[in-house]
Amino acid sequence: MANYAIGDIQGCFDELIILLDKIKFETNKDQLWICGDLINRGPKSLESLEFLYSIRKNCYITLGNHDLHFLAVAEEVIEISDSDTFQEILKNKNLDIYLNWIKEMPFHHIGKIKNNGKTRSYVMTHAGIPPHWTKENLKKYSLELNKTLQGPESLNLLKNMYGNEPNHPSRCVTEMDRLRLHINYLTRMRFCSRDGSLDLKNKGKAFDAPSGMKPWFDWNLKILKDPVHLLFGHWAALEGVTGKKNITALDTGCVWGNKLSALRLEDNRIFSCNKIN
Ligand SMILES: [Mn+2]
Repeated sequence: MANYAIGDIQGCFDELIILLDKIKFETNKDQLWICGDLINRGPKSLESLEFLYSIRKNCYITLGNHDLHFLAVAEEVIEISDSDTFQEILKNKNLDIYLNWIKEMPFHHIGKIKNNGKTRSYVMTHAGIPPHWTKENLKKYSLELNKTLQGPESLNLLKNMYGNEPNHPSRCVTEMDRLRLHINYLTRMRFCSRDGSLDLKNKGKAFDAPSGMKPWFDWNLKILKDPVHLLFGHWAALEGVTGKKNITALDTGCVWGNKLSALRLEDNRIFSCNKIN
């Protein structure tokens, strides 16, 4: 039995299958931790989603910004854009099944793994965890987003989640402002300031931080008060490098021509498959 953490798949179905073949993935013993952005931008979004649904019992999946955007388009609260590549899912007979499945996905996953003989706690989100959030904050806010996504305010949330402002809790006026900021923290964050103010425009490399900003994982994170290992994706420009032993960037940019990677949590071994189409 092994646990593998996998970064942004984004419709790179062929590479996913090759990667699972490389790790000799078996549904009767292995578990995948997938950090979100299952679909979009890549060539085979429908195949990726169909396959992941078929092995859903073997997957912990956290929601990514592309998965949320897909929900918004499918629920017709926003127009599809030219760069979106999930048209086939929208026409699929199982669309409702997939929509309900995606809406049930959490914004974070926490689990314990025996790594090199020691039991360690792992926390996975799509983009990261802001410096000022404790583990309790994460659990509370993540659950609140899920409940909203599954409740009567679902369409309202999907419609109002777009936008870079407000970028800090002190600038939130409405309830929806706060929920948008939390979605931005968990699914879009890269650079932020010490107090958790977001800069969502900059998508560059970690050393290209705007003034007063750092990659979120370079701050003194409250969630690291207790020993945990953080897993996240979303930031392909990092090329898997954070410079921290206990924080792993899983997105190695397959959809951008690089590779899809899996980290075996039991022994930190990395498996990869280069982009093929
Ligand atoms: Mn993303």
